[in-house]
Amino acid sequence: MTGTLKFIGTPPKLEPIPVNKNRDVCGESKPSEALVLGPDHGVKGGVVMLEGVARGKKGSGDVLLDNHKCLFVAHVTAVSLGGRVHVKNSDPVLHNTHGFMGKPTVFNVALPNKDQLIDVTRRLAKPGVVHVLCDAHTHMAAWILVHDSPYVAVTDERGVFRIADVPPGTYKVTMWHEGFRGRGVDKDGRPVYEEPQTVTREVTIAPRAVATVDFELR
Ligand SMILES: [Cu+2]
Repeated sequence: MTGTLKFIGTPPKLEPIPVNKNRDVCGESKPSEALVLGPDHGVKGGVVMLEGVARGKKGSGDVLLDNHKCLFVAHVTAVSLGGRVHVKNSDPVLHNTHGFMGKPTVFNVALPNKDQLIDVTRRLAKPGVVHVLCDAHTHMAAWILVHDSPYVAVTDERGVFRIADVPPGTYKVTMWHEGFRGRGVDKDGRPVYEEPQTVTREVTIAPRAVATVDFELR
């Protein structure tokens, strides 16, 4: 299954986010990554998930969430249950990587040293959306989507996704995007955006065929 996520309409201009500490290393501000568009308004960082696929291929690969130049790389990742997730610090400053599923904390790891690597796989034992913040830097945010099957993909810089080896059948397919309309800042000065957006469609995949599903974000 393949397809695209396109932005429709006039995209908002997102303000850069001020850096609150370690400006000598991190710089004065960082661009917002809440909405990242390619040349044809393809949207990077949307997550496409096939619902209710109980069997089929094995894991979707592992995730390395890197604290790199004071940004989370990648800003949006997806993993299937049981896939390994590591958090890394590539910077010479302390980052504290803190994952939330709704309000509850699912992991909280201090990374004072450059090239530190911590395995958080066992903290991600149920599917859901993990919002990742850095307790040290209010400009840093990322998302990890933990899906209940390997049939999940993140759109690339052109807004394209591909989910390989889907067994024939009719499925619900959901596109998730973090949400991009600014809602001010919280008490710590972190930018707040609207709630994530989701769109669910139905797709039928015939034997030996590739289905195309296109999504729009507006
Ligand atoms: Cu940080």
